[in-house]
Amino acid sequence: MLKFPALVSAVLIGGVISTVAHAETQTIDMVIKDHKFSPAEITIPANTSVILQVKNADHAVEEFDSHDLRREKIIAPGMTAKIKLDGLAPGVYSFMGEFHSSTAQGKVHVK
Ligand SMILES: [Cu+2]
Repeated sequence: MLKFPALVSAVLIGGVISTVAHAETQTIDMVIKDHKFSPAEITIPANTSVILQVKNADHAVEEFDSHDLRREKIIAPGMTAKIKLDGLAPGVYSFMGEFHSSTAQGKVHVK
């Protein structure tokens, strides 16, 4: 008699878990202005999918570049790039604007 309620519970819990996993995919907006990232530092949860949406508001081309994140993306003036960050382990990951690296610096904190 206990088998059927147990199965129903398992299905319900499975539904809740998949809903939560979907809700955790978030988009974070970032702007490049005056050769600086804003915000320059973000914090995201470990082991989740996050889309970093980076708009280049400068008149110069920039390259989002991160050896830590293994991402490189050229962003033309006025354009927005989507950079997907997937399942990162806790830590601090640096990124920079390859063409203006003296000012364009940032960090992704993963907790
Ligand atoms: Cu590089």
